Amino acid sequence: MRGAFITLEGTEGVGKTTCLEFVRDTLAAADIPAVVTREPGGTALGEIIRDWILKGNHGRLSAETETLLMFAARAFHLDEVIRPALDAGHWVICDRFSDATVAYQGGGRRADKGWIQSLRAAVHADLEPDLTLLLDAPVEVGLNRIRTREPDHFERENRDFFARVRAAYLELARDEPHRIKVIDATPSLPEIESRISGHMAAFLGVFSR
Ligand code: Z5A
Repeated sequence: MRGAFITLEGTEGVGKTTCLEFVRDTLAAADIPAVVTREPGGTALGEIIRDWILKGNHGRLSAETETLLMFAARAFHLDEVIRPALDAGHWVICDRFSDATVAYQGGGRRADKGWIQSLRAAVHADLEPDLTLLLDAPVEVGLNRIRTREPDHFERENRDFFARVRAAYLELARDEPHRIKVIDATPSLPEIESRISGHMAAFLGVFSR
């Protein structure tokens, strides 16, 4: 049986990376080791693309080019890391995946969402996440949490950009409520972890049967 594919999503600073550790620990406590990876990234090529995009020294980078770079990194990541791990029965936890492209390049940058979904189908029609934890908070909450660090290519965007990203994520969640679980990311970390635990327990009950 193939392993489960879990993704974490959300706008800047909502706590994905922090909560990913908690998801990994929850699985480990259930005796389920997991491969942890991220996008863009997760492979040598993906990390080069990530570094190049996030540094932001690229002059004019169109929404379409940004989208294609995300999917190029993703296609390689799927071939090299995600599919082999799942096929070997391992679980995979990925910090962002294709929902991020719909939200950032489709919502934030206003690239055509139909085109993005067609790329999604071309690259991984056979595989979607089994569970997506979408950490959601008002834009100001996330931006406030990361205000002391040097902003990258995306973090230099304005509030309206992140409001469109958030709206696109919430639209995806409305369309796919069984896969995408929205978690209010504004309370304290223990409270958020308790909500994640609830979703994980329900998911483990269904996926492991
Ligand atoms: N991107 C894209 O455009 N298209 C795509 O297809 C993909 C990605 C895949 C890199 O992603 C960028 O790539 C991303 C979108 C774009 N945009 N940017 N920038 P990333 O995931 O590596 O980068 P990120 O979203 O900026 O990560 P982040 O800012 O580190 O956010 P986070 O992982 O959600 O937050 P965190 O690091 O866990 O927490 C941030 C801080 O808040 C930290 O100090 C925590 O201790 C604190 N924190 C966390 N939770 C709480 C609570 N509950 N209360 C108080 N403080 C908290």
